[in-house]
Amino acid sequence: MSDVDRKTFLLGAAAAVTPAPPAPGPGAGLPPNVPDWMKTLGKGVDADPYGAPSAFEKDVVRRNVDWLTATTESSVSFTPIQDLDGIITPNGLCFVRHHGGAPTIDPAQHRLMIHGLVDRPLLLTVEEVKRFPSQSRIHFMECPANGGMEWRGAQMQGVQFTHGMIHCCEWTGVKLSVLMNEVGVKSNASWILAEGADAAAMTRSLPMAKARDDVFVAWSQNGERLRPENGYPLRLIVPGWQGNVNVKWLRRLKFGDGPWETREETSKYTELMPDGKARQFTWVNEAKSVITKPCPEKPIHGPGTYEVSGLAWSGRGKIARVDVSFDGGDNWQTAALAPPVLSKCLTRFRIPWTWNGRTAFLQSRAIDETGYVQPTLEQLRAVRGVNAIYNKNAIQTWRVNSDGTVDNVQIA
Ligand SMILES: Nc1nc2c(c(=O)[nH]1)N[C@H]1C(S)=C(S)[C@@H](COP(=O)(O)O)O[C@H]1N2
Ligand SMILES: [Mo]
Repeated sequence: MSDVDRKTFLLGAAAAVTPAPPAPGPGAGLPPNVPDWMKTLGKGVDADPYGAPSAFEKDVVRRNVDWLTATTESSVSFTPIQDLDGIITPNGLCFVRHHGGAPTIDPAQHRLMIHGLVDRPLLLTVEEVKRFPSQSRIHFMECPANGGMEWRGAQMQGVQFTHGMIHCCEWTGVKLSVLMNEVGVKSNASWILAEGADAAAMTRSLPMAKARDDVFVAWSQNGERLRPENGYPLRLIVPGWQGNVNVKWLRRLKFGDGPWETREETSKYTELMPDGKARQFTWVNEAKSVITKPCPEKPIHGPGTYEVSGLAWSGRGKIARVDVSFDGGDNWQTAALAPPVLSKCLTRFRIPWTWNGRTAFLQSRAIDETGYVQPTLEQLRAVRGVNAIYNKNAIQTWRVNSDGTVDNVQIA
């Protein structure tokens, strides 16, 4: 725009709206006036070699919960899903879960060993792993402990803490089936052990059928190399299966003829059932959803029409439908699913809602392509009891109070 044009535009605009407030003072730079940042040059292109969010977004960060954090090296941080749109989690906001802290790994010093029941054991450098044919897939990853603090009642005041142990990234890597062909897996091999190069040397057993199907070894996350805290330089991606089996800092894959019964599949990541027995190897994240707008962190302001929006996912495939209730589950309406709707991926749903200013109970219910329906808390407790920690995928209720604030509540 030339100076003459700008002047004409500004004068024209000024004529059309109320006269400008006298400068300086609040609103002095609002249209049709000129804000200060238009009066000087901005930062140069070399100011931020690696960009960061606006300083005004400084509260959009991962957060921990004090009472869950005995030591930060063996704990979890939560994704601020209340502040995110669409389905992709930016790398710096992905929740992180460590059993022994995030190691600092020099990729030149890292190797992936593939051995056990194979014809040709391999010791690969990271560069060698990256030479194989690659694929990119968008998948959610959820720690099965997500929501595990609320089996007996609501206690976390915020969707970041009730549902934030989840992220969704585009991962790039090589399919395990490609690596399996390379090493020549013996016919009696039926399980794989994956080991991480962290201080916890975290290990998990995986059945071969899943490994052949869609498991891959990733080196990229949303286009750039994996973040150190998410597994740099290599991690296993096990689509739709609980976060724990997605071994970070992957250093070893061993083929065997049975599960290894490691710590993370015996003393942890098993589920105590009401009869006192424990369920093992549950693996799949079953269909789940949550409204992220509004939520305790995002109250609403006065009666009127709002967009209600949230996330749905299933470890069994695509989301087929999401229903939303504004009256605690008595009546349901089907929300719009925003494309892309991908398998084992977060799906964004949206539905308009006209609020009359009275107390309302908002819920969402996901149905996946297998026909599985997200259970109510009552239905889930009837099967699983309240001793469990993992895989709490029940319908979430937000109470919108008459002042527009939102509380985490449970409807019996
Ligand atoms: N080597 C290793 N892999 C690991 C872990 C770990 O502590 N060490 N944590 C697991 C758990 S419990 C989860 S939920 C996911 C979390 O992945 P993220 O930190 O990228 O969110 O990584 C899994 N992979
Ligand atoms: Mo986890």
